[in-house]
Amino acid sequence: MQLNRDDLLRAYRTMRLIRDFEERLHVEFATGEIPGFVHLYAGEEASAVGVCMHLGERDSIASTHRGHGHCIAKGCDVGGMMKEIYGRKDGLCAGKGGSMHIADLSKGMLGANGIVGGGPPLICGAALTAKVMKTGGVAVAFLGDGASNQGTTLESYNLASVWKLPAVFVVEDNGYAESTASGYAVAGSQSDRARGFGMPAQEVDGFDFFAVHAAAGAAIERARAGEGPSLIHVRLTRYFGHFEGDGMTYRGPGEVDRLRAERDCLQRFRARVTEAALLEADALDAIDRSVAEDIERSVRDAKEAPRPTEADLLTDVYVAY
Ligand SMILES: Cc1ncc(C[n+]2csc(CCOP(=O)(O)OP(=O)(O)O)c2C)c(N)n1
Ligand SMILES: [Mg+2]
Repeated sequence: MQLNRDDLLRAYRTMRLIRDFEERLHVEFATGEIPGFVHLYAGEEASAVGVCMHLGERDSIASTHRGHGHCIAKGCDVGGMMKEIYGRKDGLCAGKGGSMHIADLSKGMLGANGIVGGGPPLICGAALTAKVMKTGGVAVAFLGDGASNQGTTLESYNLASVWKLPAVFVVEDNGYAESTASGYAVAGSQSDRARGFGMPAQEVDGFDFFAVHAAAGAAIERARAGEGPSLIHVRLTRYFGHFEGDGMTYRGPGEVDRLRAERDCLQRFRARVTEAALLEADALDAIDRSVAEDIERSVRDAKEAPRPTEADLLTDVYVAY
């Protein structure tokens, strides 16, 4: 897929939206007003956006506990997400899910997930539905390096391959599962694991939006053409702790600062498109300002929004089909 000017602006805006959403949550969480756990995606934006730029309404994604970026990239309403994270009644899931369980089925966003390795089986179901119903849809699971060691993930690779499903597994390898380094805990290679199940795999630099976008385009096109599943191993980093409140004592001195300064996906995107005269710095600055206003508004609205009441306790407990 060739990226035109509008696509590039959209890609930058979405990555900027995710970054500002997460940076602001980092500040707001420290005030104690946000209930529950929050895992931030800042640093990993090029992955969610590079993949989801290829997806439309008939396509589904399954996310992780670090799910805000995937939600935004798949088109979830940012105001509704902020309210959800604040536990408010008109949040995306009526304030009952919070950060780790945001879902919007109308957008094909099957949910963030507190179960590590919970997403891959879900997308086998979504991909099987797309295949049987002949919708042309593709299902994508985002999963972490830690989740890549779960039995559910390996069973899903097998099932997707055996059933030749229109599925893509995106392993977001940020180098750590909580505080355990993937260099210590992951045997072999992510790509070889996929090949062991008869799936093609590609490793990409997750700091480079264009690299992710190209790899995801090929994998999604392959799935859409009925040629079966594949895997993308995206190497990237997270800027904040595993969860908000994590002291990150397991990371090397200056590790995050160095990555932020030298490899940041937004800075790289900006440098690439301005040097190639594809976009002007002014246009990107205007996006920065407009996103800052959107985030400001979403936080203000979330803080002012009503909380669920006692009468809401027993609604949405079961789904009626
Ligand atoms: C089945 C299951 N086991 C353990 C946990 C606890 N846990 C939450 S996040 C996490 C690490 C996940 O690491 P990774 O998949 O690399 O994702 P990342 O946090 O790096 O994005 C663990 C072990 C869980 N939530 N679910
Ligand atoms: Mg990880």
